[in-house]
Order: sequence, then structure tokens, then C-alpha cells
Amino acid sequence: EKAAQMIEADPMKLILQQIKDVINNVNGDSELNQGNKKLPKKSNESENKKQEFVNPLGLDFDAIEPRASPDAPGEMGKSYVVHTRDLPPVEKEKYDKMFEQHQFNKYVSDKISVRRRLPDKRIQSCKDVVFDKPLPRTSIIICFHNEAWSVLLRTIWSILDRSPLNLIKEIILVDDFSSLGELKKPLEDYMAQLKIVKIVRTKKREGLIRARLLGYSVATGEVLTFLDSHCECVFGWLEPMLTRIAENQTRAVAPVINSIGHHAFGVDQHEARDVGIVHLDTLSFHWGLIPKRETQRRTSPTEPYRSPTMAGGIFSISKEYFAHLGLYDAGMEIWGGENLEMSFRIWTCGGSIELHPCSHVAHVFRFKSPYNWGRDPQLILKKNTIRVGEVWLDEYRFHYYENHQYRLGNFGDVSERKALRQRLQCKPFSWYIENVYPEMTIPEPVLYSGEVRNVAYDQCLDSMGQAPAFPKAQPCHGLGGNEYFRYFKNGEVRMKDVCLVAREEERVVVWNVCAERQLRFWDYTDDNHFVVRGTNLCLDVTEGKQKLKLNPCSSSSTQKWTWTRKLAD
Ligand code: UD2
Ligand code: MN
Repeated sequence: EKAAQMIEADPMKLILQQIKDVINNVNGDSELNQGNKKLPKKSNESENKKQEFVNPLGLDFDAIEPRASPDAPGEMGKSYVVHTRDLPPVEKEKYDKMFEQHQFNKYVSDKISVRRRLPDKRIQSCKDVVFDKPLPRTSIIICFHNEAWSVLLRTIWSILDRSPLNLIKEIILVDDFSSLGELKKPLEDYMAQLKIVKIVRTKKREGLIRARLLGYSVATGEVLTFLDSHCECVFGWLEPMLTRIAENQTRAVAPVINSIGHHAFGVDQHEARDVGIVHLDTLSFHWGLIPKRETQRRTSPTEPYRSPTMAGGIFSISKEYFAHLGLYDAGMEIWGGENLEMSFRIWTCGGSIELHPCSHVAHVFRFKSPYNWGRDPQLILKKNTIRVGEVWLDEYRFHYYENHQYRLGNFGDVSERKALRQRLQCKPFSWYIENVYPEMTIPEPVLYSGEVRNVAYDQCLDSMGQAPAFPKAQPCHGLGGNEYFRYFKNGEVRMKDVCLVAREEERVVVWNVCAERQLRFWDYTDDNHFVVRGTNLCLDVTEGKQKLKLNPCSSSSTQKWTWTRKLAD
């Protein structure tokens, strides 16, 4: 109550201070760091021995929102196809406009009941599990920015209709500064009927990361469960996640994320088939096949998979553990990066991420972000991602930085997050690679990168354009581009898949797609020479200070080249 009032007064500032305090009190000696602390058993308030769907709210849901008939559009998760050619022009215009606005078919969603039924396609052994132990109660936190009414409501009804309500402490809707009118008073009026839903609103656009922190600050359940605002929970989704956390508080548990088609809203209910992974060169999240070692480790079909990363939107975590780990990085904006930050943090600081094969939640995946980011999305994502790299990746961050030619831009202050990592005594990223994600593809190490500057003439190696090209020495322009190179541990001077190649016969160099049987390996010596490996030829500049030649190696400074930066030995 009190917290809610403070939020009214001065939202983010107070929250962030509160959050700072939590983070500053985090330390690595806690029992939680031992990795096997159970959630304290609370009173029988959270007993859920009965698995019938009692409605502790005493509400008549059907009076609030009657269900549609079984043959109505979209029932049982079926697709509902609308052919725009059959629509009158006015309708067609509406259809297109809504699609453009949400990047999914709102027109179709509006035709489907917000309480549509879904089939239960879980594997039989999941259906057979009996949950007879008391489980902790969860706060469900859903952040949204201008979400479509029918889609948001369907998310909420899918929780109400398919979860044991005695396990839900509250549903917290965090409105991240939406402008749509229906998400204001009408949403409040509607949700007031449901009693279990709280609405909090940011006072300016905060982005999903700080919006979640606002949700956290008002949550009162023992467990937090995050959901996107365009999800449909499948029967039995919640209990398996809560069970894992009740057994061990350091587990973050995610469901199998099924997809809701963004055109026809059909629900595809595939079984668990992939885990979350990460690509180092782009520092981006991907789905990857379940590693063999993991399938072999599991002893039962209902056992969760350990996942190196999480997709980010849908998971449960103990509230105490979430705080112990340092919540989220409040310096991240709008979207992206927080899921990897969370993943590395959980694993290296003593916890684990699991993907539960018995828990299913469907989510509308889109090709394009529908909402306004305020600034260039690429820059925002880059900022968030660099914060992840700076704090968690040690020397492995350079693979990502190389991709941006080290133009990191202003990524803010990360000292507090680094201090957090210290206090929690988290393991190095190399430990994560070895123990959590040994299948990770590690790009060839880069030893040097940047400009290659000739000592005699103060000119820069320039590829002179796209391959194939004849490189030259040119005035250094400092813009990267054709004057940005990398020297790899294997001896290649390369950008992406293009190599600096020696032609021994003609004594020249060319810029060409890397291929077998090329003279493309160089030894960069302590005295700054590029020697064509296995020869006595060195990269040299002659004639007009521009033309590159291969000459017998000598002490001439025309054969000496320096790099902008040294990254490793
Ligand atoms: C995925 C995650 C998402 C988040 C994101 C990386 C799933 C299913 N989804 O992208 O949760 O981890 O990766 O950051 O794993 N939102 C706001 N304010 C904003 C922007 C978004 O409240 O400024 C809300 C939005 O309405 C939605 C949620 O945050 O409910 C996630 O955004 P999204 O659906 O665009 O992200 P998604 O699914 O592409
Ligand atoms: Mn989403």
C-alpha cells in the first residue's frame, strides 16, 4: 500500500533508489550462494493440495466475460483466417492499419474470444504429475506498451482460466507509458472486477527493463513470474515452475515457449526442442538444439533441461533470489540485452536456468518491433549489449566490440554492476563457457585490430574497396571502413571473409575472399613486420608512398607497420 502511494508521488526515482539499496546490500556470502536454499515454507495460505480449480476470489468469471461457443473463431487454439479480399474497403483499411500498428493481426485477434479455450497437448507423463506439496505463491508481472486490448486481455484470462488461483498472489500490470486511451480508465474499470489485478504505470517511457523493476517493487508474492503482454498460458503451465523453485531457490525456470501466429493467431504447441544459446560475435540470443550431453543427463521426460541462456520474457524466479542477484541493470533502455545479462549473472553467480518441458506458454512472435523506441533501436540495443559485455564477458567481449569496430558510443556507467559482480563473487566467463555452454562457437581470437599504419610514411593500409581489390597505402582517414583490419591468431589479416593475400610471383598483395591455397598467413613480428609465412618477404611501401610491394625483409622503416590496438598475445 505504502509503496504504491510513493510510486504515485515520484515513480522511478524512488524505485531506483530502493533498487540501488537492494543491490548494494547484495553479498556473496549469503546462504543463497550455496545453491540449494529452499524457499521458506509459509503458512497453509499457500497449501494447494486440492488441484481442482477453486476460485478463492469468489468471482463469477462467466458473468464478467462469457465464454464463446466451441465453434467460435480461434477456439481450441485454431487459426482464424480472414481473407482481406472478402472485406469491404473500410474494413480492409482498418485491418491494414491495425497490422501496421501492432505488427500482428489485431483485426483477427479482436474476432477471437479473450477467453478462448486451448487444447492440452502436454506429453502424458507431464499430465500424470501430481502436485501435492505446498507451493509458493507468485506475483505475475506483465509489462506493456500500447498493447492491443484483446491480446492483453487474452493474456490475463489465460492465466485466470488455466492456473490454480490459490497460487497467484496478484497479477501486476505495468503500463510503460502507453498512449492508447482504452488502456487507461477502461482497463482500470475492467480489471477492478477481477480483484486480483493491480495496475501500476510509469510516468515516462522507461523501457521494459525498468518497467519490470517497477513491477518488482510492488510485488508481494514469494515468486515472481514474468510474462509478455501477448501470451496465452497453457493448462498446467505454472505448477512445474513453482515446484522447481520450491525445491531450490536458485533456479530460474522458463516454460517451453510456443508460438501464436501473428497472422491467424493459431497456437502451435510443440514440445521442448531447443534451449537458449548466445552468439559471441553479435552477443545475441538464439534458440539452439538441446545438446546431447543434456539429453543424456536427464533421467525422466518430465525433468527440466538446463539452458545456457533464457529468451527473457517468460520465466519464474524466487523474489528473494532475484533481489539477491541484483535485480536487473536499470541502466538498460527499452528492449534487449537484459535476458543475456540475467542469464550470465544467474549461471556464473551460483544459480541455474531451466527450461521445463511440462510448462507451456504461447507467445506472439513478430518480425518487427511495433512500438516507437524514441531513438535509433540499433543504438539502444548496442548500448544495452555493451553493458552486458563490459560487466560479464571479460576478454570475450572483444568479439562483439570488433563487430562495431570499437565504436562503443556512450554506454553509461557500469561501475555499480561490476561491483555487484565482485560482491557476488561470480565466476569468470571462461567458467561459463567450459561448464554451461561448452558447445559455444568461439570466434578465432583477434590479436590486433584497427588501422595498420606505415611507420615511414604515416599512411594507412587501405583495401581500396570491396574484394577483389588492390590495397594501397593511403592517408589515414580514421573512419574505419576500408582502413579497418584484424589480425587473427592464425595469421590472417581479415575483415569478415576477405583476406589480405600475398602473390609471391608478382610480389604484390590483393584483397580477396579467403580461400584454400592462398598465401594469406602473415607473421606479425615483434619489430612490426608483416612476413609472408614461410618466406622471407615483407609487406613494404614503395613508389609515391602508396604502392604496396613484397620485398625481402630488411630493417627499412617502410616495412614497419603499427596497429591501433593490441587485444591479446
Ligand atoms: C524477447 C522477450 C522479451 C524481452 C526481449 C529482450 C520473450 C517471449 N520475449 O523479445 O520479454 O526479454 O526479448 O529485451 O522471451 N515493453 C515495454 N516497454 C518498452 C518495450 C516493451 O513495456 O519500451 C513490453 C512489451 O509490451 C512486451 C514486453 O515488454 O510485453 C516485451 O517486448 P517485446 O514483446 O517487444 O519483446 P520480444 O518478445 O520481441
Ligand atoms: Mn514479446
